[in-house]
Amino acid sequence: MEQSIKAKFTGALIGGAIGDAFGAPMEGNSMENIKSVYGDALKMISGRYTDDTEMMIGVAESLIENRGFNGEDMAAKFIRNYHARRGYGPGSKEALRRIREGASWEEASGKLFGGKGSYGNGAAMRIAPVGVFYYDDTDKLREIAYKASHITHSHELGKEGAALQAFSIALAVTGIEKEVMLHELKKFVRSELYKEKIRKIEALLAKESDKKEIIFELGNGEEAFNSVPTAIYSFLRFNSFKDAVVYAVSLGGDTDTIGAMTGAINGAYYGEGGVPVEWAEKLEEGKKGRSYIRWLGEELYRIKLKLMQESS
Ligand code: AR6
Ligand code: MG
Repeated sequence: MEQSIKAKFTGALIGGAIGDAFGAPMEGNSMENIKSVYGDALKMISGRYTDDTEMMIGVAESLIENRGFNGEDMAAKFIRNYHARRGYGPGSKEALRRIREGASWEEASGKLFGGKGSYGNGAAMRIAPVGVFYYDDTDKLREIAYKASHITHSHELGKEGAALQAFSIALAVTGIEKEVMLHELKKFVRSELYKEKIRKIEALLAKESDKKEIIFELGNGEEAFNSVPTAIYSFLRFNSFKDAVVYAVSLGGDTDTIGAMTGAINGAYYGEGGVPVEWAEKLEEGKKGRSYIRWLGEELYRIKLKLMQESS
């Protein structure tokens, strides 16, 4: 595994955190609102990340400590890192509350939304560490993405969205050509809803599409199926981290999460070197700030390398 892969691991994590912080101040605004208030040249206003990154940190910490997946521990990491002011989704908040009060990580999420479970994007927004750590093993990646999602999101569409986001990150780590990527994504997805979304991404990329059309066809909401495809589209359409993230956030809606997911795929593709320095410097520092997030990426890489050496 070459050295450049390490920059892709750290790029995915730092890139996700930056996309999250970049989009956070605009969360819940419409595309029109963002344009009239901030104009076209969006800037990083605050470096403060949200629940997306706080949970992504928990995923990384748990994978590192256990050299792989451990559901009970990952749930404990979510609970330990939890700060209500980071803005958690109601479903995730409730699942974590149940676990804190004694429910097992396997059962807590199943009771949400009338027993259907959540299909929110809260599992996909935090999945970057799974995407990089299992980038070379698609079956394992799917299995772990599903399990890591299940802690808070038991609905199939929530899990599939997280797996699709993780797989996009994995493909980005391998440096696959963008045209080939769509083909691989098509083969990967299982549910008809996501298959249809991938077909739409392809059709929208093939022509001049305006923002309204992207929002209508792909979505900008809190549901995994209305945001993961939008992040993938934003990545595929542009040739730089900056352009992709600015575009994704300019669509409005769930801007922090669509920003986080777009940032993670782009960071995995271009590596940490592709992340604008002025944005990276603005990302919050402190106990679990940018230096710590970079270190988590480095640790994931170090352990991955070791596991690969041990198994060869
Ligand atoms: N039926 C109806 N609506 C649903 C269902 C369902 N089965 N599942 C989800 N929703 P949630 P998250 C809707 O609460 O995914 C934060 O700001 C419902 O409106 O599980 O962890 C994050 O930063 C629900 O409230 O939260 C993300 O941006 C919403 O989807 C965002 O919230 C989100 O599902 C999602 O976080
Ligand atoms: Mg958030």
